Amino acid sequence: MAKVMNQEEMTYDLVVGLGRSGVSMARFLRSIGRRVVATDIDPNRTDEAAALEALGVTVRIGSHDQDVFDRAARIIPSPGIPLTMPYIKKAVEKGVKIQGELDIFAAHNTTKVLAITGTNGKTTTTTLAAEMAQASGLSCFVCGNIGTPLVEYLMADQRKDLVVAEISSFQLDLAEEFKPDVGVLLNISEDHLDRYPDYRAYIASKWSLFARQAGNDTAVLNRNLPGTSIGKDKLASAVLEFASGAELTTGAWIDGQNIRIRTEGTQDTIPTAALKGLPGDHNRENIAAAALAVLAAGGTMAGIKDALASFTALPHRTAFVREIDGVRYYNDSKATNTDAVVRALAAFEAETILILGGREKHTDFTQLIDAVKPRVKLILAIGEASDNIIKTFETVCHVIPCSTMAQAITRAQDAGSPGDIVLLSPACASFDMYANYEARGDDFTTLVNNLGKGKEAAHVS
Ligand code: UMA
Repeated sequence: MAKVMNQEEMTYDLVVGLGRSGVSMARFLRSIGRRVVATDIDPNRTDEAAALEALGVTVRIGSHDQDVFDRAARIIPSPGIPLTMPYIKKAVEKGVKIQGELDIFAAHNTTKVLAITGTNGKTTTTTLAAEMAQASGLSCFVCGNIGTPLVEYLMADQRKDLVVAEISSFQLDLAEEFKPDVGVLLNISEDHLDRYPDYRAYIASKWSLFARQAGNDTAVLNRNLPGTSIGKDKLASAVLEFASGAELTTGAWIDGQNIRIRTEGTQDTIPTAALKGLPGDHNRENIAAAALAVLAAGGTMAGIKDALASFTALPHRTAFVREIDGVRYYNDSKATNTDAVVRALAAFEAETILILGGREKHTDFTQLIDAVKPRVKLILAIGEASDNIIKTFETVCHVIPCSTMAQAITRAQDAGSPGDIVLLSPACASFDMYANYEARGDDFTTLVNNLGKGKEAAHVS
């Protein structure tokens, strides 16, 4: 990178982070003729750097330079970069504009948007909504926190009927223009308290999805949201609610194994007892939310039911791995907060051996005690959170610290009796032991699949 920048170079956009989001953003900004500088603290981002340099992006990896931040016309941080990052804070103090992916997308997008946020179930609901819309005859582009950055749509060859986007609070934090035609807020529970000053700030971030909606837009809301009284009455959009345990005059509600839908023009029931891969009331809520959103976006009940009938479970979300000696093993590695663990535990009636732990996000494990008490017979504590887990649960159930996943699985197998389940549902991030939650879930799955091979072989022969 040139040390002295001339006047022209001072007009560049600075993309911070060269993960999935940053690489797509740098490519998009180049595609519309912007001058782009990109920086990543990780010196190993060499492939990304080379690909972007070939497009004319100036790239700096291995360190950040305050001067590069201060001279930018606009900074576009990747969602994982905290806005308290000192380089960004100092540049903003000097008057540099900061903008997020959602607003850059909104400025160039003309397609109808169905956006889904919430603490848990976002990816499942986004996938469900897209499949329901597609089965209703609407072509969809699926993007956002689920993996494909939104700006990829702006570079795609074909326009679609609907953009279906999973949106995180990190993405929402920088939104001042983004407005979904249909927005969904699935649920809110404590998470990411390492990034937000307090829980209220996280709640406010989630509600901001609807801040710019107008009367012809739709907000699909869980009736049991914290902050509902603050949020719901202030919305300009049409509200459709879904709920567990209460019949609603309009919206969708869970009635045992059925989901009842009652909206203007639609009165129908979705039976869920025979559905594969969507266990528990939390998944019935996800289905209800997706169905209401898709109806609001122009989908049909026939399409919604067709999509559900062929839906297969997403990996790492209460995913059945295997049964051995009457014990069923489930991978719920995506459960990175306590609420997700409560939901997973509630989806099963069996005695449970729970693998819990990893890197804490200021996690309050006491929130798990009521769910653990009735059905968890043993907790296997892994990772940095082990000490805290032992302290919290030693008077609740038996707890054993394990230094590796392999050790936890051996202990689980020793303790398991026919009818039990072994559930990896960690309530923590994975980064103390793994690259991400997928790697953690894959490790669990491989280890479980390798269990007891000798016994099975003996049984077969
Ligand atoms: N980096 C720096 N400087 C720093 C810190 C980080 O340069 O000070 C760099 C890292 O070296 C790395 C890059 O920033 O190369 C990572 O950026 P990122 O964390 O934003 O990750 P991306 O790969 O761009 O993925 C992001 C989302 N990540 C986060 O929000 C943390 C992905 O969501 C999303 O799929 C992707 O954009 C595409 O939109 C993941 C996620 O964990 C699944 N989301 C959170 C969640 O679901 O709980 C919100």
